[in-house]
Amino acid sequence: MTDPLRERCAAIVGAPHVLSDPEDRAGYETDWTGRFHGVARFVVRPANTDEVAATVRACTDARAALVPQGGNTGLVGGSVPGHGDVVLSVRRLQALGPVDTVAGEVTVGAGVTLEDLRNHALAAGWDFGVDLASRGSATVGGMIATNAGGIRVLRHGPMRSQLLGIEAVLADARVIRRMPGLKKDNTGYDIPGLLAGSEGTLAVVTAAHLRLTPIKPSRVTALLRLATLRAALRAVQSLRALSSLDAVEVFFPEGVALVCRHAGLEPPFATPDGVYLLVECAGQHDPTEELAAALETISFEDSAIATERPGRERLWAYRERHTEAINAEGVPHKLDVSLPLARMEEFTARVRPALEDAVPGARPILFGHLADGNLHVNVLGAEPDDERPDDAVFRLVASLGGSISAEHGIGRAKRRWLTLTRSPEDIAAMRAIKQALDPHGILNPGVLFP
Ligand code: 2HG
Ligand code: ZN
Repeated sequence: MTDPLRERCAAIVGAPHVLSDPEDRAGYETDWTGRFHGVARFVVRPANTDEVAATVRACTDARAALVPQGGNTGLVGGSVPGHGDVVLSVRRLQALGPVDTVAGEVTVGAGVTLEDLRNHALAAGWDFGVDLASRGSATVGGMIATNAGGIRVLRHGPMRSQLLGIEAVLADARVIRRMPGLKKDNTGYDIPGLLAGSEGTLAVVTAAHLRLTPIKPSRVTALLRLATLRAALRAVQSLRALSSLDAVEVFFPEGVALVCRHAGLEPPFATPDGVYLLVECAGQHDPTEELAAALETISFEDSAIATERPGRERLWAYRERHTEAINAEGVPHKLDVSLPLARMEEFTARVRPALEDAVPGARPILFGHLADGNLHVNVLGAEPDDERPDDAVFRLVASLGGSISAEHGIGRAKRRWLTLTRSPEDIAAMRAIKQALDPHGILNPGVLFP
């Protein structure tokens, strides 16, 4: 059967870039966790901003729901279609502008992957402040839409902090271009900041003007095993004084066991007990001595230190391979939460019994970005559509003054619980913005709002 909207989109982007066959669509219809699926009406892959705008215009005219998608590495079902939504993939928006080496800035297309952005910056003597494990697939557009965080937030902030300008297509197909390339620009509402974290509900991000950071050529990585989370939190307090501190990640023995089994790695230490902290310092000059001095003030059970890349990568693997090791065991519930550091110990003590009460036999695996108060509570052993583990964890988080999403967004996964940590006034203000910018509710209608 012909679909007039599909025909119109094919006229805009060229027929080969409209995917209708189930096998061509499949990679766009399921999120990385495997927990969220949809069925797209079709997938459209525009090559430039004009084609994005014309595609958005076509969907708005047809009142067809449109789901913007980048690398589809999200973990909350925010980039998969509902039944019959059009998926607009930005992956062909691959432009890499010249690096402004004096200012440390660059403009890139929304479909550029984090890895390609970093390589582009490094080749010009600069680096990018956000880094995360899915760097090979995650795109700039998706990272902006989710305000992605990752492993260097404590030093550089999340994606929103890197944004100096944005280009985006609104629901009525008008193009916003706020690309002033100015570090100081107080002229009203901060549109790039608003679109960061808007999860594709307000506009389709097509390009961004990004702040770069100086390359830090010297790095040292330490993996510590500490007796308790309290000891780990005390360590964070001491480490924060280091000007070269770049990352402080946390994980636990059950995660290490899983990673070792899945990736065929030797355990890092003979005793698999307590809490693991992965600490990285980086700077223009070798930060090893600075880190070593700080470690003398910290009480830990075991340690391993590496300064060369292979050794550092070996230590990082215990942390970064958690996600894939967990997925290899089954479809997890991914509960990315943040807590005041003062409540972190109480949370980790209470979350396991709370989950056991909710779903007997559920297997929690915790890891995350300790200095940011951000834990990834992954739960195995519950059916994908069983919401009891999510409910138990989010209620506990809310009761401790935390947030039900630290860095992954709300997506489809967490809509139901948004009211736990955002007030009715907050949600009404967000709805008013949505209504003003997307009055027909075309853009990613299935996500964010309860
Ligand atoms: C990470 O920190 C990502 O590695 C993914 O945010 C977390 O898999 C997860 O739950
Ligand atoms: Zn994370």
